[in-house]
Amino acid sequence: MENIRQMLTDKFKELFGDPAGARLFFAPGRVNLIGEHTDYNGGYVFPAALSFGTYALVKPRTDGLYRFRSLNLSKQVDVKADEIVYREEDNWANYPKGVLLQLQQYAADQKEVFRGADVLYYGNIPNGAGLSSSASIEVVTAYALSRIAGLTIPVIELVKLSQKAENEFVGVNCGIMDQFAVGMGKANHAIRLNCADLSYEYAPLRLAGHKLIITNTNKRRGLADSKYNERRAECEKGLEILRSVKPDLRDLGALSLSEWEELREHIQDPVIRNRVEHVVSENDRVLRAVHSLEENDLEQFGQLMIQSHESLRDLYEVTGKELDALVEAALSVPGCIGSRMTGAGFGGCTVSLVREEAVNEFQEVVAKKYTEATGLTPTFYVCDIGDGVKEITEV
Ligand code: NG1
Ligand code: MG
Repeated sequence: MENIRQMLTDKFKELFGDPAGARLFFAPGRVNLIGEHTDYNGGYVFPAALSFGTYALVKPRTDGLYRFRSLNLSKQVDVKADEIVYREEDNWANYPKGVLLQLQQYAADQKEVFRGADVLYYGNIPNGAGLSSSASIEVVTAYALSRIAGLTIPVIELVKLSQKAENEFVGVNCGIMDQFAVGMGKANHAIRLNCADLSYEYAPLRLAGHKLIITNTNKRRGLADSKYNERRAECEKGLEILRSVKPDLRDLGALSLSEWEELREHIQDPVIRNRVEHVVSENDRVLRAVHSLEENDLEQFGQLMIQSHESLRDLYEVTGKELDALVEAALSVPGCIGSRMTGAGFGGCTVSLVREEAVNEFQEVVAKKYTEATGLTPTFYVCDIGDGVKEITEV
């Protein structure tokens, strides 16, 4: 930590001059334990905040100029508060730009508080790996820029406007899960979130003798964003068909398994039927998984993770050969009791539940088998579950 503050301060000095008066903020990445592609269907998710994420060292200016720099990403962008437009070539800086625009719309009657800032980021979340590097940068920006402008906008509102920035400015039609977990996370807890109304509960992660291990396929997602929007459209199609028989149906996430059993015959297209089947069954698995954690039944939790992956592979078709090979290798280790893809899929990471004494063996065996199957080398992160967005004030 001290190291990161030092690194940021040194670079800040070089890029912007005197760092005196700059404040340090942090937002984590997130891992979703179960409940995939349910958020935008008004269903349940069960994510947790990671201990790594995005740091932002921020110093206020008075001339309305926002300067965005990163220690680990090369694009540098300067923008006036009242001249924000999306530009492809601005790359990652479109996230903070979009958030700044949303903040100003949110606080439209206080335009004068947006007086500019020098912002230097450092992130240690692998990009495009399904660990929410984008939500992390959005939420840290929303928090930091609101706080230095003297606005005490509640975190939940920052979460919503960050999602809006990603939807409307960047153009990824994502659900609310990532920004919510990154904003509202709590150390050693996962969040059972109902995406329909944003009601939530913290669930203590009592993993008695087990570790959560994230493994990166190191296959970048590539076309993920367009496929993501395609899946959303398929779900909307399914919803539309079901509404012709059940007009008051709010969301796919509102369907119970038994209701679905009675309605499924109405969807003729097998692809659309499979997509809906995934959403409804995944939603049910989230609630069962939360329950098994409460009962300290980790074996059951692990089984549900495995079923979740199978459903994402066979019904929702978002896994691909790398994620499947990784899960297969993980489950070949006797000490691994559950494993699944996490995030949007198509590449990125898996999350596995592994007995503590098997953590080393897990990494050796999985690396070997995964490389044999794909030619790629995986990266492992034994996770700690940390807090949501915050200002780091200790010296
Ligand atoms: P990732 O791929 O982890 O960013 C995406 C969406 C989530 C959710 C999951 C699938 C973004 C920013 N987030 O997560 O809202 O829909 O896929 O469960 O695209
Ligand atoms: Mg993302």
